[in-house]
This record gives sequence, C-alpha cells and structure tokens, in this order.
Amino acid sequence: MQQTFAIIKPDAVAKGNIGAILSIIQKEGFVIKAMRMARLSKHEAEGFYAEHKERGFFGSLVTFMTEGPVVLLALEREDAVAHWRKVMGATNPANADEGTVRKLFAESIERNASHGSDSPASAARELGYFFRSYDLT
Ligand code: FUP
Repeated sequence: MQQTFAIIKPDAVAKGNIGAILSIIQKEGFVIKAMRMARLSKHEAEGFYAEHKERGFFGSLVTFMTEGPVVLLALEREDAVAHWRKVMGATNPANADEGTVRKLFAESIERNASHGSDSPASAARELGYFFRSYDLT
C-alpha cells in the first residue's frame, strides 16, 4: 500500500464538485485516510509550491490557491501516486484524457481542479506539510 496527497482546488470547490471528485476517488479504490477543508494562507501556498517559486506563473498560482477553500486529502491504494496522477489527467486540461478529473472539471492549466503528488518523495513531503502523522496511520 502507498499513500499520496491530493487537493481539490478552489475552482472545483467553488463549483460544487467536491462530491463528484470524492466519488471518483472512491470508485478508483482509494481509501481516504485523512481529509480536511481549509483556506490556505499565502504563506502555506508559497511553501507548498516552493519548487515553482522562480516560475512566471508562481504569483498567480498562489493567488488562485488562496482565493477560496480547498479540500486536502491523504489517499491510500496500491500504486497510489501514479494511479492518482492517471485519474487526474494532464496538468493542462486541453491535453487531459477523456474521463479524467481535469478533463471533466478543470477550466485551464492554472485552474485545474486537483493536485496530486508527482513522486513518493513528494507525497511524503506534502502529506507531512498538511497532516499529522497520527492521522495517516
Ligand atoms: P502538476 O504536477 O500536474 O500539478 O503540474 P506542475 O507541478 O507542473 O504544476 C503545478 C501547478 O502549477 C499546476 F497544477 C498548475 C500550475 N501551473 C500553471 O499555472 N501554469 C503553468 O504553465 C504550469 C503549471
């Protein structure tokens, strides 16, 4: 079993898509180990996306991620990191496969409905950023 970290982003929360995305998550066999709705502070969003801080889109991304509440999720399944990336689809919804979360719900490359860790190491960092280890056991 492996864990990954997911976010239902502010665009998807605002449009009432929490339930639909959680339904996909459960249909795909993920166990929701921890879940929390939160409004990210600027500081939290900047720290979360620190690897992108030199990129031109960083400021806009942080503004978007703090515009409204998100749902933070710890998901567990066999091959969880790669499987959630596949279920989410490509970063840019224009390139996402039919039936993926981003094809169904994303508006643009920035307002793209969901996040998923890109490696087991990222998953460990991101889960630790938002959850207590006791909630992940
Ligand atoms: P992903 O791992 O699919 O979330 O994609 P990246 O790590 O490459 O990018 C992280 C987030 O930055 C994306 F979810 C959306 C945002 N982004 C932009 O807003 N513009 C870009 O050109 C690339 C990424």
